[in-house]
Amino acid sequence: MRPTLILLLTLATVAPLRPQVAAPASAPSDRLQWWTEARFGMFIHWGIYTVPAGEWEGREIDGQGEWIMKRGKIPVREYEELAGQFNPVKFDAERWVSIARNAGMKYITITAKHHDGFAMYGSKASPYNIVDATPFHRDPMKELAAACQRNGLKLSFYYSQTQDWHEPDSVGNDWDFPNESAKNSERYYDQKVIPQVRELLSNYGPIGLIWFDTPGNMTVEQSQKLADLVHQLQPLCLVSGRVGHGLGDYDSVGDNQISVGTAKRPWETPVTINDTWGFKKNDQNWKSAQVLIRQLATTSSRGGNYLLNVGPTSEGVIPQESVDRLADVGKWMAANGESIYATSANPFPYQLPWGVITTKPGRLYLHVFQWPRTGLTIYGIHSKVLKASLLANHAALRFSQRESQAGELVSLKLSLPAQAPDPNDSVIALEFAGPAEVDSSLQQQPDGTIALPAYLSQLHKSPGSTAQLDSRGVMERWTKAQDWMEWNFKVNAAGAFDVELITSQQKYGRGWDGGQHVALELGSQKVSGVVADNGKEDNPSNPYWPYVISKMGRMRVDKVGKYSLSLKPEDIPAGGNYGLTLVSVRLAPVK
Ligand code: JFZ
Repeated sequence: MRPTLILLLTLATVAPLRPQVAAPASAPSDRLQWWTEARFGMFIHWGIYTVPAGEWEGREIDGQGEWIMKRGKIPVREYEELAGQFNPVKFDAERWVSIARNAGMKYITITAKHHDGFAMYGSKASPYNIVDATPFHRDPMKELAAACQRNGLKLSFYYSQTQDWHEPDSVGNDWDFPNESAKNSERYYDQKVIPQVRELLSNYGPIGLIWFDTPGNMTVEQSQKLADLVHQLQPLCLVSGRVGHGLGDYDSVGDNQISVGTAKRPWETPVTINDTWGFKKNDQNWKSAQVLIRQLATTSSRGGNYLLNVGPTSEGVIPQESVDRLADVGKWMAANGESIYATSANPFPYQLPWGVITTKPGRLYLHVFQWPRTGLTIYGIHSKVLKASLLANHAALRFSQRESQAGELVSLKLSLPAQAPDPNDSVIALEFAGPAEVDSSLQQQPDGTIALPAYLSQLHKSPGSTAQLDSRGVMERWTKAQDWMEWNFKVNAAGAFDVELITSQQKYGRGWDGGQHVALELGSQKVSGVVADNGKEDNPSNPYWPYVISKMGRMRVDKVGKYSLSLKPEDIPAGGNYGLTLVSVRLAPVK
């Protein structure tokens, strides 16, 4: 038996015996341990909005399924009637939990109450709940809590604390309750939010986390009170970043985004398999299992958690398209889970051209998305490799390491089979005697490309600058021509390079500003040009944000060594909506 397997079995037998100590104070690191080791969870959006499933009065309503009440401005009295039609007789908690477990997921976060205000559990604090207001009369959260216990998964609750379109004192419903000045948010918090959060943390056993959302206009005091309440009732329960005012235990990045660069805090990205969270019968835009597997690996390689959503129907069935994809992810996880669970981020500050890296003490896991036909060379690993193998079948791989003139290991070459063993993500495990030491400076890659990402630049901001990195690592709101960027990097092979600027469109390609004049300088060489659409490129791990390539000209580097390159706008036209949305500068070797 492999040592990791023995360790897992030991943990599995020991964990339930450990008493649940209700120590009054618990450090955030105690709460975070299971969660950062888990890396992969299931999000479930389920509510009475699955009855209309995206259509109201014969019309398709734009946007996400769970937003139909707001998008359709459906009056509370009409929307309430959906409860009487909600009867998910096919709901089977054990089946849902086994779908998650077989996918390799370690926790489930389910909507206990979404923005529509309907409680999906038996609530004494409001009769507007699944037990009292639907013909179903069962409490699915009780059944899920039991099934999670049986299967060793943590149960967590999503709770919409700010928006509640059912309540006159909450925010968001401006069609039934347009009089903002008549709203008393404290009354809503005291009469609904606090009692319901109390119920969720008192009646369902140990809860992994509460996923608060869209903090909106909450005051610091309101956010603090909620976070404190959770920790007081269950000291080991995490509070999501969307409780507001930075008071959560971790950060949730924007939906369907995958952070890059160094995250300051543990983080999670919520992701949809199609385009909606709550079930919509006409949404058939399913991501492939390959995209999901690569997103999971990429999120892990950046030290984050991947929370993948399913939207069960009003009958209580997880769509077959989701089940099929999760089964494929599960097959990959069964063979490669060691490279995901309890791993840490890529030790290199940049992503490699062929894929991503995760790590554990004494191990590097190379997730190869683009399988090279002639072996794989990696620069910058300074530690001696003891063994290299394919993680899925333990087949050993031949390798050699090259030293610099100064006697430092600088390059690793792996011999690989001609065919990718796994078309989605073939994982190569490298073993070391201790932590793997790597060169953290930017350098030209073995394929000759020099990639200079925005998140590794020094940004020189001018007074009043609004430029900042978003959670994808893209520079956004760069609207001042006085801001400029600079990179230091190492060139390993001299030659001529095509200089390209990679900028990002907004989600689904909606919105992008070109027309900026920019200059790039490298020593005495300068190229300049206009940001224009010379072609698109897909980011395979983030298919919603297409990249736009601008060709800027050519540069030569005659000697290997250290260089610095600057990017200075000469003009950014006024009136743009997005500014210069820089992803990276790429120097591509001229063939
Ligand atoms: C919120 C909800 O409104 C939505 O219905 C769903 O539950 C989702 C998981 O969370 O939507 C958001 C919240 C935050 C961002 C985007 C969508 N964000 O920060 O980019």
